[in-house]
Amino acid sequence: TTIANRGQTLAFPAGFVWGSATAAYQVEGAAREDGRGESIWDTFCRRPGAIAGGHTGDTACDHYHRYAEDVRLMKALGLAAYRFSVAWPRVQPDGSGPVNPAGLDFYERLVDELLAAGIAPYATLYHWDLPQALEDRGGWTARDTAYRFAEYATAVHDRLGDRVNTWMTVNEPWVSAFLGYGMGVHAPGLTSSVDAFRASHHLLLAHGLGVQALRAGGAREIALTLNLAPVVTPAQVNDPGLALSPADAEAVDRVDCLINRQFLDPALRGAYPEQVLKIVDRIAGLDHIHDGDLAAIHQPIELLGINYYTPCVVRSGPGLPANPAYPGTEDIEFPGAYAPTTAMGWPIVPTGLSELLVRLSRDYPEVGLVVTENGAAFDDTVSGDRVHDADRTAFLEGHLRAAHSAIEAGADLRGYLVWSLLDNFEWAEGYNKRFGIVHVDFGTQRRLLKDSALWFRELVQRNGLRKDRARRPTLEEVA
Ligand code: GBH
Repeated sequence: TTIANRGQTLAFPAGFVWGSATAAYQVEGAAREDGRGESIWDTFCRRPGAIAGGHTGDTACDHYHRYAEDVRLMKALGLAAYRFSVAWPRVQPDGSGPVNPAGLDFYERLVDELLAAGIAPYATLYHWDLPQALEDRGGWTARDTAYRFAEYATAVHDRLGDRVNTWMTVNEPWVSAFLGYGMGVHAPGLTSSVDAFRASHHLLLAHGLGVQALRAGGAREIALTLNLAPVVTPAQVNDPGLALSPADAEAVDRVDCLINRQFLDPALRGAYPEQVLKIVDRIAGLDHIHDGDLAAIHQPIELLGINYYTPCVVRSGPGLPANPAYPGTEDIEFPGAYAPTTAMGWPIVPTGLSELLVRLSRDYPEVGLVVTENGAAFDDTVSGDRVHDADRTAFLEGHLRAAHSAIEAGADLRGYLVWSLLDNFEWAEGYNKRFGIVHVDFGTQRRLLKDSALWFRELVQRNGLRKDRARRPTLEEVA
């Protein structure tokens, strides 16, 4: 890839795809309409104390009814792609068996609206809203769920495959498995490391079987979307090349295996790292990993979707128990507070994105890269019809500068989708955390372009960053 630095612009490659992303349960609302079944998130939201403020996705951004207005907004911003997710319980209310045509009708309307606006639909098949009926049969701890997923993928592709070119299987299997079944902070709210590792494997199997189902239907561009993060020590945050003690190096490698390579290696190389197998064997046993599973998981895919928010910072911590989100991390410390943070408390480290992209293209050169999520929550204040979110603009600018330098260093990055188009239901945080470049008033459902959206529009128009403003945000700006 060659990119020109034209005049005052740090230019991205021609054809670079700019877009935005959302997920069904976070934006759609209409939880009981047109035959939609219950998902594990409907159930989890009713659990007292599970969600900040007792919020639910019942109404969310009402995108189910306002999708045309939202597509107009995307068109006004000049976006080339919209990554949305399909709600499995709209398509198969019981997670298996007959499809609900009215549920598929919604996605057909949405896709047609996008195509009419010249926006490419990127359809994610699973962004965490498992049909409750399947959870009642074991959810992702049950092997059968992976086979049900492939059936569901076929049903969606049968209806939309003539119009959707880009398909994404499962979003962030690490989060589903380890926050949902291990930590219990996401649906279904279970707290078992054994369940978490089983779920993790079955989500990977679902990905592989899903790719096969989509391919059989003729799908052209298929991706797996992972939450990935460079794993570094606190000292390496500002000095990535720093040499490590053997104990720190072991801590970094172990956590990298658990959060990154547990997913990358099976999907892209057909094998779990030895280190992962040892930990899974010790905690959950290996009986759930059947002969042939790795071959089923290892399907050729065109794209790897990268959701990047913050690095994972660790160091050796002799005697410490495992972090409950990362079973297998005994004797490792997860220090916080090494950089200014967003409203989520996540440290802001734009260089983590360049590091990650360069490493992925080096280690997995066969797959193209797309940033399928990157963005930040900040405490926005509305003044009149403006939202002056300079902190979000600085966040995006810093990360896009990092993405640009990764491309210059050889990363095969093809697109960038901002998380998120709209303020939305931020899972366990409810509506209190706002990630949108478009503000949503959840009382009136009024949409308002934030300053970051106006900045993004200009970026898309010039397909690049302005050099005079392209710089890392200062601590004051992001504090
Ligand atoms: C994404 O998950 C989701 O796909 C999306 O639905 C969601 O709205 C969005 O992020 C924002 O949350 O170790 O404390 O520094 C991102 C999940 C976020 C999981 C960062 C690991 C590390 C936090 N990842 N997190 S910390």
